[in-house]
Amino acid sequence: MFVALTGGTGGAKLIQGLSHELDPEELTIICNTADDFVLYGLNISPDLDTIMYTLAGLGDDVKGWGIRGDTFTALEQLRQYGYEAWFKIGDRDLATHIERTKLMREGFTLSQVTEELRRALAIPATIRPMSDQAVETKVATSEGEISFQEYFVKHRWQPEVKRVFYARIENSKPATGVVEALGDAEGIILCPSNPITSIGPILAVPGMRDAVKQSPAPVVGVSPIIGESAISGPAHKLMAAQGWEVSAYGVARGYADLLDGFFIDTEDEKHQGRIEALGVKAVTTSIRMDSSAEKRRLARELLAFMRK
Ligand code: FO1
Repeated sequence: MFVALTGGTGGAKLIQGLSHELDPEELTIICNTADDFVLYGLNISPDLDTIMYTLAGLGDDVKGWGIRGDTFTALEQLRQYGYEAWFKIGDRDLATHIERTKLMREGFTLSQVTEELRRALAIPATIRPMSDQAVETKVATSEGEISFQEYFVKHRWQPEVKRVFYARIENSKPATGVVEALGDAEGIILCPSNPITSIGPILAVPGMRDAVKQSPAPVVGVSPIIGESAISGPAHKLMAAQGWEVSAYGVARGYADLLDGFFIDTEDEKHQGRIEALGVKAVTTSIRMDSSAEKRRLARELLAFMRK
């Protein structure tokens, strides 16, 4: 069994490739939930949903989130009632949030709810939230502290970031089955997701980083950075705010205690020696995943590395 740690959009591309190159029953996904938030009284888990829709074949590959072909009639109605409507919840997507919220109010854990949704969508892979306790990524900006979704979607990652932190992380623990999956894995993949706001919170759940470190499985990562910017999203801005070098090397250094191998783009060949000096094998290849063929090819290369 292979275990992938991921956020939403960037990681979902690789997850799609892996799900085609593996028997999906052999794939366990541990997903960031520190982007989760409550809107209109509904529990929203953007990264879990992106991964779920991707694996169910429902995902919108162009936007990188939501359901392909969804409509926004309910949101327009909410706008008419005077609500803010900066977070674009589609009509079909809304049903997921209603179901999740109902089950959580009945006392089910996020793991149990995710399992229910997975089953209803007939997804053969295992999807687990990083934790069943609520953790919230906060972005401290020059205008005060805001949630990650406010920073990312409402303010389109424009405010100047002073620092990022994960509220209530100390009260969280890995969700059911997560530590066991890491211990039993044949290989562990750190997807090309934002290292500060996607992979960062997963590894910061108490006990998680040690579970990855102690697993006998090879651990391989893929850079979300090419040159000095993220393939998508604000990873470069958040890395700089946290004092990380903004480069593929900077990401490798952040994970160096865990990694056996790190995949970087051929454009970043100059970092290969520096990464290898960290004790991590650096593999240069094309890491852009703009087509289904590219997602599958990168997934194949990662699997071959881990099976060596
Ligand atoms: N991302 C956006 O940039 N704009 C949106 O309006 C938006 C809506 C949205 C609705 C449901 C959902 O599951 C995700 C959504 N996302 C949206 C994506 C998401 O918030 C981010 O990509 C992740 O949180 C970053 O990993």
